[in-house]
Amino acid sequence: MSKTAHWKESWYQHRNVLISLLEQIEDGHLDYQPWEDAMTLKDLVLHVASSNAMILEMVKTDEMSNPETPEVQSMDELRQAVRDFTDKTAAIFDSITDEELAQDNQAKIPTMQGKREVYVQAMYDHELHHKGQLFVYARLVGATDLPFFR
Ligand code: NI
Repeated sequence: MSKTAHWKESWYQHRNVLISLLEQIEDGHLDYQPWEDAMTLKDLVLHVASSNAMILEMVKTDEMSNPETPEVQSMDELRQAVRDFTDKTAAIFDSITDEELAQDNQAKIPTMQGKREVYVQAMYDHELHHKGQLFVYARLVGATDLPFFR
């Protein structure tokens, strides 16, 4: 298995957990925030789903952009948005070669400097970072039947 395929598989496991977690959250909590100024549940989900596609694109571009996110009015729409971003992210993975991962990147952020593979590590870490937060959000809005972490 190529390195890229291995990363994709491993990321997919976590993304599928996120999708399962969202199945456990009922409508009525899209704007939930555990404290004032916190990201709302909806914004946190859209943030992780959209920015991971964006971070992965940095393997090709080195550019960090502000990803566009759709308006969602229900949990079903939120789940659909996550599925769409998941497909988009998977397609980007399929376009990345192991040769690209081994090249030096041009990252401006010091902690992202190194090989292009660092971007993949960063998107993976970002997924886990926010997925953990969403487990807490899910409990706080009443979900009790949570999936395994991986
Ligand atoms: Ni983030």
